[in-house]
Amino acid sequence: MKSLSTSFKYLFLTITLCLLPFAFMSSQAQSQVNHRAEWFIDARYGMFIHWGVYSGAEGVWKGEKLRYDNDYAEWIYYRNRIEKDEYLTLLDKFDWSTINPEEWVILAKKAGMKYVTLTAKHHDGFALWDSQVSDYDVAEYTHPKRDIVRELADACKKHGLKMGLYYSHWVDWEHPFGWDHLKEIYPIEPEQYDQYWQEKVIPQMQELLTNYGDIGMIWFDMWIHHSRSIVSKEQLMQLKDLIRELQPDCLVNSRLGLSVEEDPDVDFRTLGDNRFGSRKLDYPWQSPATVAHSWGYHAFENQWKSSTTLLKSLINNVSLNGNLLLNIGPRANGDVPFEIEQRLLQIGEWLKRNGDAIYGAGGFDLDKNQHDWCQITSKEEGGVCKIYLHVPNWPLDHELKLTGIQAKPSKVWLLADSLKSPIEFVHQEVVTTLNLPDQQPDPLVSVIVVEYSEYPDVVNALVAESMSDGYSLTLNNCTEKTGSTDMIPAQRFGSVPPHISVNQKSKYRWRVYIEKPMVMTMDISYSYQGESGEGRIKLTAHDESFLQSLTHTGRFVGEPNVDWQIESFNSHSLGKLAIPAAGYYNFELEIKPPKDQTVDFQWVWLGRN
Ligand code: FHN
Repeated sequence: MKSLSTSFKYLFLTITLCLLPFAFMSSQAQSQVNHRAEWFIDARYGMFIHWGVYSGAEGVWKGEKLRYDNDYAEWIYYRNRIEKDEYLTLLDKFDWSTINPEEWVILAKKAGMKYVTLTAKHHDGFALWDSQVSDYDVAEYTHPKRDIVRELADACKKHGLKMGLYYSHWVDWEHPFGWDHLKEIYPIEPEQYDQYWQEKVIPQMQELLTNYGDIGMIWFDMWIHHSRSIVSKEQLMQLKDLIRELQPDCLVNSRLGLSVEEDPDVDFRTLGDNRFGSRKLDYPWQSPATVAHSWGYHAFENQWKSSTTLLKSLINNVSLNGNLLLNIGPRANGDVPFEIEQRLLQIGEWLKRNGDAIYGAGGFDLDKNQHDWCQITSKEEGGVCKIYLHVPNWPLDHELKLTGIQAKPSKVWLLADSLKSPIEFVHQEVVTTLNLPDQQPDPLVSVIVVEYSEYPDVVNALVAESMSDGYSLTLNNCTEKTGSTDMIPAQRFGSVPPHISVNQKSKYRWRVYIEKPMVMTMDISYSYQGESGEGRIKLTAHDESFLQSLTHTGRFVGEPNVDWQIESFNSHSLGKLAIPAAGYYNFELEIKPPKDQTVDFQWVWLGRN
């Protein structure tokens, strides 16, 4: 150990969380943002960098590929049971003459990212800065000495990006009393763990927080709650208080080991690895994600996601008030793998054309799954509200229907069109029909701006028209339900679709706005294994009822020869309904299964004729 400063005096600051409404360029939905995190929700998109000693192994040790199928290459030390001294021989592979963190920052900038977060110390315990606390650092093994954190900090400052630092506080495979999972078999005492904490974690954090200028965030990585770990809440509070004392503006993520709900002073929630948002949250949150699978460089990586897939993840998160932290795993010579660089640059070009729909934007008040053809982001500027329709799949008939907004847009245009040539539209009650240009303007995702003179009221709980020319009435978009109401998620790799098991008389109700007179076909999808002719289904709409008894749907083979037999969901025609005039229509479905029998109900489909 180098000189250890043990006499830190911690000021315990009580930080009162300012639940300031984010007053400018904000989405209406995101209200619980503290003042520290304002830049963060504005930025929306950042770069994660996993780079360290493990990058020299590239997922292979002594000819053997990383053990364990989760294939996180940065875990090779632990997974392949490498000796501590031998592990550092990987540093022989590093070409220090070509390693230049500024290039990563330049890439982040070109990619349209607004912040970078580097693994200053990952689980292997090796510090990427010149640490006075431990010899287990990059300065000790480079001649002349390198300090990657300093080089990155300088580059971030030069190029105007915020710098975040990942610090593995819970797990540390280097310190004899740091946590590794082996200690579940060979336990240590809490006092020993505290020794690691006080002599490595706290002083190293103090170094990072005092020697490198402004730190945008410290990204901790305890992916379980502290109550299930050796780390005590007091230790976590000590760490957080140190951050608040030394860098009051620095953000702290929930993988500190404390949830945002438990401690609102935690600035943002971190979702699981490669987990993207599924619902809107009022406080800041972020998905950490990879371009393929591993975080550290892995020579056998083969799960590359396309640029469009990655971009859709970013859009999805922003539409739910979240951020995306997308990872690069550079090689031991500093190079960023081609597949990563190419995708990042492609998304960066898209952001040059469409960044308005991401930066400073957030979700909109319509339900996430209201439309099956787009995700929606929004922002308010100077009283004007813009909603951005992100359309990956250009409609062949060049027509889009936006459902649920009563106000008439003041203007509609393509975001990528610098001339803002107006797109024609017709607005009727709660449906705006856009007449789009023939050609899809963007090969990845095209963005249409719909502008309103003020924030428009929305009518939720209306079924919007689907891409397949009709209305899909499901448990997700019904306005009322009684009886059996629990949704059963998809099973057997989706071959059993999401449904509701109806075992009592149940009713479901939907509301649809139909724009003109027409004759609609009505179908219902269900699985029923009882006798045909028993039980009853009744769909009532516009004072007409369509009644039929249940039909046995039989079984179905998912894949041959693997005993994959499931109950079949079949579509049954319920008849045709004449819609006499434009207006709101209620559809009410009543299902009455025979005694002691179940009907698995999936959807009702209203087809436009
Ligand atoms: O174990 C780490 C892993 O190596 C990687 O750093 C990710 C990034 O989110 N975090 C942990 C697992 O969740």
